[in-house]
Amino acid sequence: MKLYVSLTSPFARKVRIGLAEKGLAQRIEQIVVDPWNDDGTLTATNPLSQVPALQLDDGLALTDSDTILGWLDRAFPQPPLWPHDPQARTHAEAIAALAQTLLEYTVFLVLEDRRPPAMRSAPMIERRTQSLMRGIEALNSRFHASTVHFHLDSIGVACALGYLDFRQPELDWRRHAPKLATWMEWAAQRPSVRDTAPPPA
Ligand SMILES: N[C@@H](CCC(=O)N[C@@H](CS)C(=O)NCC(=O)O)C(=O)O
Repeated sequence: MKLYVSLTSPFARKVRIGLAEKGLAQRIEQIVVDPWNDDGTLTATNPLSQVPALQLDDGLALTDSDTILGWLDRAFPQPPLWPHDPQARTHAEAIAALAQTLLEYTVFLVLEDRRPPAMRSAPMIERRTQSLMRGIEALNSRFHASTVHFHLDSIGVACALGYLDFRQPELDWRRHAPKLATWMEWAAQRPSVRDTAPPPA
């Protein structure tokens, strides 16, 4: 089994945190690749050239963080990545989905930044930035973090906020989300989160 990751990808980080929470970080080989400059290593598993990608021992390739995490939770059920109670699970899924879209919007802003200024779409940058800020405020009020479990809602939120710190610090999300800021101070100390933090630029 081989997991293709990049050390700066927040989507790969979700999977790396999931592995660490299950005590599997050393059991699954992690191969660091650059999806933007691949020599064919990554595309042999993920034709879409995105990380994370998981090559299973039976030859099946899994792409997309949520698909990989779903497989991981079925293959290694303990400790679970979702709450058992259906209502709590629905709530956790709602938070995880919000966090995933925040990640996608932050990546959009990062990619726009890398385009020549004349090719950037100011209206889309504005729209995504406004949505991001509303999303962060929504997480601030809707996310009721467990201090016992670190399920996929917590994993997603930690990755989304960590990626904002890493790539868009000027958005200053803490100003809009004091409750999340306090939670993130706590979450950042957790070994699975601390050990997967993006390397300094
Ligand atoms: N929906 C995917 C998104 C994966 C993704 O966008 N990964 C980025 C790294 S942050 C990537 O590999 N980008 C290269 C590309 O899109 O060509 C997931 O959740 O895993």
